[in-house]
Amino acid sequence: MQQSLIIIKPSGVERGLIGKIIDRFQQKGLIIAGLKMMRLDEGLLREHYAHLVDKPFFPSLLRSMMASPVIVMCLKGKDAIAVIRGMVGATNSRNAAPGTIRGDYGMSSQENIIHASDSEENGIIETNRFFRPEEIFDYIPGNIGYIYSPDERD
Ligand code: IDP
Ligand code: MG
Repeated sequence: MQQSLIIIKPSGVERGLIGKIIDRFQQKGLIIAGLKMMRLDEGLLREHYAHLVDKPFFPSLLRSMMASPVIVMCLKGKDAIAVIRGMVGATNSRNAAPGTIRGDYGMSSQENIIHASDSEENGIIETNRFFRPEEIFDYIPGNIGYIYSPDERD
């Protein structure tokens, strides 16, 4: 199974969407392996958004991500990276398809509700960046046999 690091950003927290977003992932059949609230600081964000530090919007993005506490989650599932990116939608919420989280809840590129890892490798790197090892739980939910066939559970 793959793992993905999710952040419900201040735009999602402040707009009261925490429960709705978690519910979508649970209903889909993704396994919640870690979940907590935290405040992000500049050092962590400079690592997390290293690919964007030279962009003109980076100072604004930093302020936006530190505006309130966030929810971070580690979700696990087969092909979880692609499945979750599909559920999240395009970066600019105005271009995100209806039915996606950004498409249903957002109107902005910066204030786009949620982050999700974009590759299998980043799913691992980002989970380790935001969680201590003892905060990630390796368990098999009782309903696993109704989410996957036996040959899909790798
Ligand atoms: P992603 O979140 O869809 O993976 P990235 O390109 O990795 O998109 O950008 C990270 C975050 O930076 C976005 O989710 C968004 O909050 C912000 N961002 C990206 N492009 C822009 C922009 O053009 N203007 C303002 N904010 C942006
Ligand atoms: Mg990204």
